[in-house]
Amino acid sequence: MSGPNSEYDPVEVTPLRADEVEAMRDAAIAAVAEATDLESLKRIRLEHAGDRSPLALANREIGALPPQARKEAGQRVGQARGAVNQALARRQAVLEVEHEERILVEEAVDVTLPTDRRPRGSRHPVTTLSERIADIFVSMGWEIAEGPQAEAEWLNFDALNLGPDHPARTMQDTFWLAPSDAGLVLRTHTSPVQARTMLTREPPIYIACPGRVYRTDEVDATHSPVFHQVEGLVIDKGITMAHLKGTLDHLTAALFGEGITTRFRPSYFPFTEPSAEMDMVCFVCRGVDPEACRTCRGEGWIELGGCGVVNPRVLVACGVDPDIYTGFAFGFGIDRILMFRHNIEDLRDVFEGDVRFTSAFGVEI
Ligand code: FA5
Repeated sequence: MSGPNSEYDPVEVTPLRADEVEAMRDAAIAAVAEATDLESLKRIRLEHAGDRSPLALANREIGALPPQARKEAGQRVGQARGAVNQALARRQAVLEVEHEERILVEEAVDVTLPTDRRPRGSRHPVTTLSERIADIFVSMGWEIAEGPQAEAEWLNFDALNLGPDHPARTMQDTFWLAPSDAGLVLRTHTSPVQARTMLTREPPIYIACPGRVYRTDEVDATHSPVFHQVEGLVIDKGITMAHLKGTLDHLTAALFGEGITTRFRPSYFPFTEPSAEMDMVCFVCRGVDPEACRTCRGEGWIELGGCGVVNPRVLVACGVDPDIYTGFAFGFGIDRILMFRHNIEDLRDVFEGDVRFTSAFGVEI
């Protein structure tokens, strides 16, 4: 028979001796204090607080002790492990802050440094073409005039010999601005700038007015409800249709190259008399074998817009004496000119705002 179990003394189980537990705790806390970054702290955590750390192994020994010894040993190991965990948490917090600060310094981006990686934008070709057209007139000594896009009905129509009952008033489908009795429209053409100029200035007048205009036209390959026109107006003594023809010949040569023939076709506009549609010979096929030409589509000619000698009724309405002065005017679609110059088949491409379209034109200054 074996004798009675002797009293268990935890001092006899080496890993549970107070000095051993303290040594493990102190070694762990010292290692934690040594950790220089989060990576090394992770390693130290595994070594001193992980499942196979000395304190975890000591903890496992507790279960093997007789019940009366477990409490004290358990407290001792538990306190040591708690102290190590606290040291780990404190060091972790400090190292995380250091880490954040280091990242802010190391990964700082100097947003003021110059870079060539940003894709360059480009100006819209309608804008650059409008400016180019304006330059052509400025080089002839003309001035550039502007008017509002929300225009008085009277200036858009009545002053231009388009009275309320004039059948041609419906030629241009109009956006009327509310309230309905305000007498305001989105200008349907740039011609009201003519009237504004004559009403505010004495002749001689030589002006070009590029600008945006609006009509309730359905969108299709050649029409848009918002488009651009350039208006020209000359009022001076002795101005004739010949001056108009010479001016437009110069404009087409400057835009499309020398040797472009132009022609007038009889037309009707209430504000000019006589009136004409101005065509220029197709600058691609030059009228030779037009059947195969994609630009003029077999016509041999390209229509640029309307023109004529300013109707004396318009001169009178705008305070200019028709016995002293005569003048000519014209109005061309800038978007259509752009289409011809660059073989753009669909006007919608011009207005859809796709940068792949505008960037093809590059930056024109
Ligand atoms: C006029 O607007 C007259 N004010 C032009 C004028 C001025 C004649 C001075 C005589 C004297 P018309 O409605 O034809 O005319 O328009 C002129 C040009 O604008 C057309 O030739 C065409 O190039 C362009 N245009 C007209 N409607 C549209 C549209 N919906 N989308 C794009 N371009 C258009």
